[in-house]
Amino acid sequence: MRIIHLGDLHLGKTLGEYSLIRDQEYILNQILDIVKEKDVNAVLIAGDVYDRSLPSEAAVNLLDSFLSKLAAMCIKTYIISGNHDSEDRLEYGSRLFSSRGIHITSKFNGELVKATTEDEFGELNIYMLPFIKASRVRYYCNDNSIETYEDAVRTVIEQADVDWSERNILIAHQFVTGDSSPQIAGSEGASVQNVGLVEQISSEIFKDFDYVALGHLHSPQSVGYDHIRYSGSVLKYSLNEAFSSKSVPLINIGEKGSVEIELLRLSPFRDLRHITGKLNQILKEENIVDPDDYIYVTLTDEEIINDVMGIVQQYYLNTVKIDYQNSHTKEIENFDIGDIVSDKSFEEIISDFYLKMYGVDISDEELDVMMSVAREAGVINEAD
Ligand SMILES: [Mn+2]
Repeated sequence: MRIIHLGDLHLGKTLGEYSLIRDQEYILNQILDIVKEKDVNAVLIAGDVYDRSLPSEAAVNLLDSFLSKLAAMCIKTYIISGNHDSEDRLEYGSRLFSSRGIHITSKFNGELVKATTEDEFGELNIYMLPFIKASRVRYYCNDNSIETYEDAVRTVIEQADVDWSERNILIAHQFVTGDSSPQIAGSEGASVQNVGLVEQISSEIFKDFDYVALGHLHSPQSVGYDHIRYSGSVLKYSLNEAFSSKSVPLINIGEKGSVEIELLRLSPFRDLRHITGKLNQILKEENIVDPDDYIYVTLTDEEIINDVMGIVQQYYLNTVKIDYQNSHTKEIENFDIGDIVSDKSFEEIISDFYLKMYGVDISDEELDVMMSVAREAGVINEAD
């Protein structure tokens, strides 16, 4: 059986002021071409189908069209919700759609949903775990010992009573780590940028599945094991990804124990690029390439240029952002905040800050509160 793994479509996402809907339509069409050319039997979508819990009309239309085309080609499709999706809205119509091979599991109701499909080697189980938090599982499983996300997911898997002699795939949308920290693309959102230890799940707990299709992190990567993998988002969604590329894992599952993974490169309609240099260099005719791309510009000019966005946009229509890197910005970067506070007591720093923010002196009562909090947090010693 041949399966492709997608995740983090973020349909409806914008880049600066630009809607990416045409780019997303283009990339989904490219994926449909892959499905045809590679004779794919099933598609997995590992959450963050939409960018927002209330998706735009264009985003809903695009998903509708994509799923209709997959159904018309008789491709079995398995979708879970991510943290960006509304579980209720994504769940809409799912019982009807399943009769056409589109399986959506958007709400976690206490157990791991299992869908079963078949090929010449027998049955293949596809377990679908929408994005969950520990509190949800604690509630449903009535188990107060569940504290971390790892406890939660392990409990859900244990209770599913998986037959490990069969072929099993898991689709999940969580922060999973291998031996080292996973690569973060920068467009995942605050919940990933500031992920705490409680939310991190070791890939060890997934290793007995034949393949684990993960969503949540936007950089394509495996975690801990080759068969536990983030597909990555289908497009570059942040400046940090300017020098990376996107791909789709094609998984060829044979008899139990036989899994081959091939990464198929995706090429976007418009790329996202980062250009650095002096304005007159960047805009020289021979240096202008692919003027429709999404462009981030870092100017090294020493002087601030008036209406620079207007100027650059005459050449690069889809310029997202322009910033500077020159001797002034370096001075600011090298500026050590320690220099201001080095000879001041905590009390003085807080009082100065308060005055700056509110324009009046901090009261004795407020200062007492701050001092006791600082003592409790270990910022200052009892003696201070
Ligand atoms: Mn995402």
